[in-house]
Amino acid sequence: MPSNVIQWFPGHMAKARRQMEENLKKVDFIIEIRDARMPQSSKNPLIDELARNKPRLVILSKKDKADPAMTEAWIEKLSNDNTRVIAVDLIKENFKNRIIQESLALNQALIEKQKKRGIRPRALRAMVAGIPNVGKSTMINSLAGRKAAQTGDKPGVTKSLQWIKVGKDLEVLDTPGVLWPKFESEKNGLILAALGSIKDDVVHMDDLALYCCQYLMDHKPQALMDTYGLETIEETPWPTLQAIARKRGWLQKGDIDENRTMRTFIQDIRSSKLGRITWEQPDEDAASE
Ligand SMILES: Nc1nc2c(ncn2[C@@H]2O[C@H](COP(=O)(O)OP(=O)(O)OP(=O)(O)O)[C@@H](O)[C@H]2O)c(=O)[nH]1
Ligand SMILES: [Mg+2]
Repeated sequence: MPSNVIQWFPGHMAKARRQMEENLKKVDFIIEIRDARMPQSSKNPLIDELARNKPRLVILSKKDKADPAMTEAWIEKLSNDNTRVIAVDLIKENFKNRIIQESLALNQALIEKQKKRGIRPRALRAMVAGIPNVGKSTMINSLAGRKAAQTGDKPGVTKSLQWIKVGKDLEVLDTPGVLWPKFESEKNGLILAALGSIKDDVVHMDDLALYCCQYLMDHKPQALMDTYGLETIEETPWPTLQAIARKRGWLQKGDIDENRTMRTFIQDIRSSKLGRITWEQPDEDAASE
């Protein structure tokens, strides 16, 4: 969707917040989806604020597009006593049982408490939350085994709560909490836009292309060289992009076509033409947590 994401903010934020607060009262824990390519930028600040004491299962979605070693490092970094983290390809993987197992492990204390009181543990209840386009509906539909979650959420349409049974041990709220990403630094905004999570016209293609090119020069120079047949990497991003444009023939009357170069480079990034890349390093982001 991201086309109507911008209009959402901040008008519908208060509503989304109230709705989330209401839903949180009804669940034991929260399933927070983040994009494995940008686990920091795709996090949602409201979840931290509102769900402080709830156990959390973090799903790093689109694992098929992220760097596997980096995904491992992110899992390590984000996991703690109250938070379990798994990475999933929501489209190709059969993840239902993994989610059930993780949910049981995460809520062990609650289950034990019920047992001690002589209550037969009831199904655990969770809500799914995350920023737009991260894979919430894909996950809910797959857990439900049918089209349960609506695609193209319409904020403001209040419906009665529906629970989706996921085996005998888990129930998931059928409407996901769609919330705005953390947007506090320029870098976060650039990464979200480069990966298509916020509308293109709030940022300049040039900024996106230059930022991404610099990141690749720093962290994945070989991917740049292999993808575009470069023999060397230049000192700064613009000459590197110019070299790519010459190799690819992104030219106009013999000169480099700047617009086309920026646009096509970003398209290549979105379509994972440069391979599996994670755009944030867990260690470098430690300070901004
Ligand atoms: N490659 C890949 N694509 C995925 C994965 N999960 C979701 N997608 C794709 O990402 C896009 C967004 O997925 P949705 O499930 O609609 O995301 P959402 O969070 O419900 O989005 P909103 O309803 O806009 O908030 C779709 O094109 C999905 O096919 C994944 O694990 N891997
Ligand atoms: Mg959706």
